[in-house]
Amino acid sequence: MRDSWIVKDEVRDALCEGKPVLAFESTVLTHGLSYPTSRDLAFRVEAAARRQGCIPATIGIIDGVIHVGMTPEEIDQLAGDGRACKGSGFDIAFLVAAGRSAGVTVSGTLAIAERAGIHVFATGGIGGVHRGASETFDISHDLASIARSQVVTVCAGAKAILDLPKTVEYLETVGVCVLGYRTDTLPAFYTADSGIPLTYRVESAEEVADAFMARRTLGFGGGLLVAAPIPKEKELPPDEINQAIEDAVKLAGTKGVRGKALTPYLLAQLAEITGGRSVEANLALLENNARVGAEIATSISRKLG
Ligand code: PSU
Ligand code: MN
Repeated sequence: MRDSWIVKDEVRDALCEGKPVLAFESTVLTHGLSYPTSRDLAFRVEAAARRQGCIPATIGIIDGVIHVGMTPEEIDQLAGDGRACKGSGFDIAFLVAAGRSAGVTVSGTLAIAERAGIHVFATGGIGGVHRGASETFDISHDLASIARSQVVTVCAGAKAILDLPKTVEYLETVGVCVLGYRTDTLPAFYTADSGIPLTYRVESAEEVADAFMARRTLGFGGGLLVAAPIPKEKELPPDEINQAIEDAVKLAGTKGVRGKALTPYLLAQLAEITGGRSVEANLALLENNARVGAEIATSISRKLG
């Protein structure tokens, strides 16, 4: 069998030397945003990590090879590959064996990052419990993966395309400790405040790193999810975005879109309804999460040092 892993040199060096590394997913590139906006967003998010002294590792699968860290050319290739699959944690072995290319989801990225020895992962919005899940059973594998993983996930909450109260309940069911990053409520991606209270709030990256270290030292399980709100000045007007979400969800129902296709469909609809503004907000919150994630990774690397 051909080599199924490539760890980019600078990522391998950083991991060997105990320097901070921050993982990024790639389904947002292949299925979340359109090309070339997706590629440019990946470059800007990687740059945000570098500005904090952290090595970025965008993770994806190209022709059956798992890439931990990608060159700009590889990011361009994957983001522009209209035939790329959407690879969740449970799909990776098949995608490698079949020689396929895939953007990896939150669950896929966590599975790969953990094996590579990366401690922190930043994304935009996690998957969750879809509206109508009591009928459809559509609950993203992301939630179980976050619960199982030793990697800290940083997100801007989840989009209100999901049932957010049920998502919070389900995070508890599977075993995820959710930390509001300078917030008392779950952020809702485009908006800073969903109104859903969180149990814990932290003010600094160091508090997250302390929780990571305690879990590691004491040998406890349980996922760590950091929820950092979009910067207030970049927030979209709640009424407007919520109406757009209602319309998108209704349309998906009428068209019978389900399964792996549902999240990408809703994201595409939202981009269309809101025009360029949703993409701008997406970029702003991802850069913010990259910054927060890089600070957490830096703090963890110091404590492990
Ligand atoms: N939510 C977003 N943007 C995204 C995704 C979710 O706001 O790009 C992507 C992420 O990669 C996430 C995946 O892991 O969709 C979840 O898909 P599903 O609901 O099919 O598990
Ligand atoms: Mn699903």
